[in-house]
Amino acid sequence: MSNKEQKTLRLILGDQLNLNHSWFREINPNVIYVLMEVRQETDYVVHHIQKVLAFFAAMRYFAGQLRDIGHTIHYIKLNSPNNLQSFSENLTALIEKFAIGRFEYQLPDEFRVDQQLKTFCDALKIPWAAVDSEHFLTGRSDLQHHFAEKKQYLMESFYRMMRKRYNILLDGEKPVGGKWNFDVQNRRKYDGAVPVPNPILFHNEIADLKTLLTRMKVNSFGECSDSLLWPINREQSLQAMRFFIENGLPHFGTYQDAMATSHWALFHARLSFALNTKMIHPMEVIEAAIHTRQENKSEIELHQLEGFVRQILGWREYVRGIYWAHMPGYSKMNFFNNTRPLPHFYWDGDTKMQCMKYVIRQSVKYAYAHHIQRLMVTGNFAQIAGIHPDAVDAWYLGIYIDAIEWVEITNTRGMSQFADGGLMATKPYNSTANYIHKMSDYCQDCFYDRKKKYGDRACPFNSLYWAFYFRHRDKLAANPRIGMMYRVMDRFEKEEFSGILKQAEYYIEHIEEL
Ligand code: FAD
Ligand code: DLZ
Ligand code: SF4
Repeated sequence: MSNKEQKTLRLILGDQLNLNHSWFREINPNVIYVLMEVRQETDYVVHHIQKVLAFFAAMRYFAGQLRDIGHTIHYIKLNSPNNLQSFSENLTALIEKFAIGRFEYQLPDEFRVDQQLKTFCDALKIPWAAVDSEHFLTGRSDLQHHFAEKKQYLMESFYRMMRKRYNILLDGEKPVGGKWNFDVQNRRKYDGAVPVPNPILFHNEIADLKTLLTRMKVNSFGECSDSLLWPINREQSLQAMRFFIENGLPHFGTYQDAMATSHWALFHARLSFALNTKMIHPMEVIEAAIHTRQENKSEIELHQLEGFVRQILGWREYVRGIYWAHMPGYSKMNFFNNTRPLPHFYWDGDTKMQCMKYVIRQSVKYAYAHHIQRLMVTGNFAQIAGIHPDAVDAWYLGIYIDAIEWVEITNTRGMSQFADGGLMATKPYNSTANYIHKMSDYCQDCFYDRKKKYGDRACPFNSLYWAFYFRHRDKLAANPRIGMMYRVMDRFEKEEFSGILKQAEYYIEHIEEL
């Protein structure tokens, strides 16, 4: 066969739905694009049903769009007769079937898949290439170079570098408004003063896909109607982005740490699925937000905008850099040597702790919780209760619509569990009921008493918090950001402190009944 006739096979993964990728600029009948629904991806963790449906629906839509433009698409459905249910095995079969002369893929975001495709390519007898996914604002190793030999990777330093690199919210060399960070203005409880927009919900028909998952016995959990509310294509993603900029952004910063029983999404963007599947680009979101403020300065204050830009330009790229700098070792880190299994109520919210019940039930219903709910409620509890980080990771990786390992594991194991010993966070993120009460209305109708540390109906967060610091004194006391807390601990009356420790012990023994 001459070179001219040789066909190229290009793999598109489920989180590589980037219509603007340079691959798609030219239509070439000798290039076959393949997307595949495979058991290796539905089964590597137990996913929320909405997550599997959203990925499949978005992949199918994307394949249809490429086909309409004129590209040659080979789509393998989960129940296709020739589906071998693994990326490598399906690729091997396709290379043979279509007499492929060259194979190409976009660099995956997950270490697991990256290794798999490298191994696959090493054994290939035809030429191959791995190309950039053209989505992120940093290369895989940029963060590692930025921090060089440093022991701790401070997000703030990385974020300032990114602001300068992309000339975002700068006035010459200086930050617009004179400050890099407006966090102090961004910590309000939601008091009902500003109306919260009704979240934009899409109505994507997924009844057939649901039937497919049932027929194929894909193990999943969570609720789902026949209509999926998450965006499954670029148009819907852009619609969601515009909706957020108009309705959420004006109050985003102020209430970004707030939690409220009346509003599951508050002023958050709910753009993480659209971003992580690459249906929209992080820079187009940042630019759209900045542009809207420029046009309408009075409505969107600088601190609202900066708070949002920081999430995407800062946090998102930062956690990805940590991931590539520290995988695969990161997935084994367990600084506190935790061993306990995850309590059953993480799967159904069947607990008397109102905050946990609310956040978990919301997650089961929508496959979504916003950042502070993930960090300071479910993550907080897991950390102070000493749950094994593997179990915590598996839960976060399964339950959220946006959960892909590069962004899930860094946030979970690093930020929320401190299992990396402080590489990301300068101190463990945890709290007593005080913080939860300060930032939410969860404690109001709770079975437990937020003010009590021990005794009848004492809030479990209080005793578990102090028992956590007591247990890990050798690991934490030298941390300058925690030292103060140990001085407070040492001022407790002996009897009171022993009551707290006994309470914590009791709660741990009866964790499933909390
Ligand atoms: P908004 O609050 O509106 O923020 C806007 C965007 O900023 C998000 O869409 C997201 O792309 C980005 N962003 C914000 N915070 C972070 C962060 N800490 N890390 C990376 N990007 C961020 N995010 C995921 O995308 N996937 C995950 O699996 C995931 N797991 C998490 C687990 C834990 C324990 C914690 C504490 C956080 C996790 N996050 C994860 C980060 C964050 O909670 C979500 O990105 C956010 O809640 C998504 O909702 P949103 O689009 O409404 O975000
Ligand atoms: C999350 C997910 C699921 C559930 N299923 C598939 C799939 O069947 N095929 C696929 O290509 N991608 C899927 N994904 C997303 C992948 O897990 C993701 O693309 C890889 O982990 C690389 O980050
Ligand atoms: Fe949560 Fe404790 Fe408040 Fe109840 S009292 S909602 S358990 S923090």
